[in-house]
Amino acid sequence: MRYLTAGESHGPQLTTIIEGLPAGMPIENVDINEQLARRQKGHGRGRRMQIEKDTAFISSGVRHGYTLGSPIALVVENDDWKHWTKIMGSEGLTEEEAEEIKRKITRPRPGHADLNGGIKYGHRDLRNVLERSSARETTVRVAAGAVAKKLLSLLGIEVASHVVEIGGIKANPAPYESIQQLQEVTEASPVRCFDKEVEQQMMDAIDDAKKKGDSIGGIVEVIVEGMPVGVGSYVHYDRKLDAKLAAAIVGINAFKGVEIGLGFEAAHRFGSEVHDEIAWDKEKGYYRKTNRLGGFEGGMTTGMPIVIRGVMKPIPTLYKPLKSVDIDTKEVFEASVERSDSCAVPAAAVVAEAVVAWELAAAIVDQFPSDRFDQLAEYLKAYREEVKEF
Ligand code: EPS
Repeated sequence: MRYLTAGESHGPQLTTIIEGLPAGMPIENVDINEQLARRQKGHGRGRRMQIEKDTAFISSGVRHGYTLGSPIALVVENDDWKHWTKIMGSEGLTEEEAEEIKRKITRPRPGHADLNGGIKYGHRDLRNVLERSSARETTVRVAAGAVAKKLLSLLGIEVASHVVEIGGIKANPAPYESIQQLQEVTEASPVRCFDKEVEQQMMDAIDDAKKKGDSIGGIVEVIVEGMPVGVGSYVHYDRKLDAKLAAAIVGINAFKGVEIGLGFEAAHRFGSEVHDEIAWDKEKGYYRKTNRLGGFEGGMTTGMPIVIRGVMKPIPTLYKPLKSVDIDTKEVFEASVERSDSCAVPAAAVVAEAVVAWELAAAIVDQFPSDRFDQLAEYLKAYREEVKEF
């Protein structure tokens, strides 16, 4: 399975094309729109989210509520486009028109793709870079992820996320009773945090950063329950599923690091305090007594919950701009101010769920190949029974 996305932040629309999903899988607009709405929420989001009401139009690959096996194309229109038709239009401009628009950006924002992208592609108007590098693109990654989440959920695999840190305010370990409870509590939280005690402190930290014209980052954790054992492979570096998940997380805009299970904490412990003892019973089959390795051994799933965290740096678009250099005059300037979020960590948790779901769904479709969803479900059921008795 693979997908591509297209679209600029202030262009007419964002598009994704998904290839390789089996035929006969139930999917409807609501499955996608629910996820898009989740991405738009969160304390600290900026004004753009009040302009947009992201909904997906399924323009191909689904008929009467079921996938056809053909490419699925999803389109999300940018409501803001109507204010940008001249600035972002695809038609050529006369010199006077270009002058009139006056939205050329020559002052790269530190921490953003602006300068490197401008140099690489030869764009002297840095808007040509920032329009595509904007996190607006994560809208359609969430749309593709929603399709993947649906596939997983139909196979008994649930994906959830929560925010574990914002601007140095850490949540206490989440003692959730079930993944459903984690989903319910975090859904009702303005910062997607399970820990009610620190929720307000996180919101205060965001408000404080906003007042100062600054931004703050944080850490999100994705949890997946119900993955079968042995998905991924140890035989080659590029078939290790944990490596694919790590790449997917760091591929989210502004993400700088990733941890699986204990993650960096493993460096401080003895081996006996890191590895998980193996047990077996008739009901569950093989399981681990603990889950310190976060659901992976040897690049493959263990069947225990997948626990993966990603760290998001503060968004580099600042109302209190840092110093930069104008690429036309080479003078020192304060970087351009673009509209921004003071904190997008709660929204990024939804994006992290989406990209994790995509990698897992792709790995399952790869390992249990079938053009038909009912056959895929049968294969997986038989495999799950088989591995219990292995
Ligand atoms: C975003 C849309 C963007 C930004 C933000 C996230 O819209 P606009 O640029 O029109 O405000 O709000 O992206 C960034 C700040 C960034 O640096 O990428 C979205 O849809 O999530």
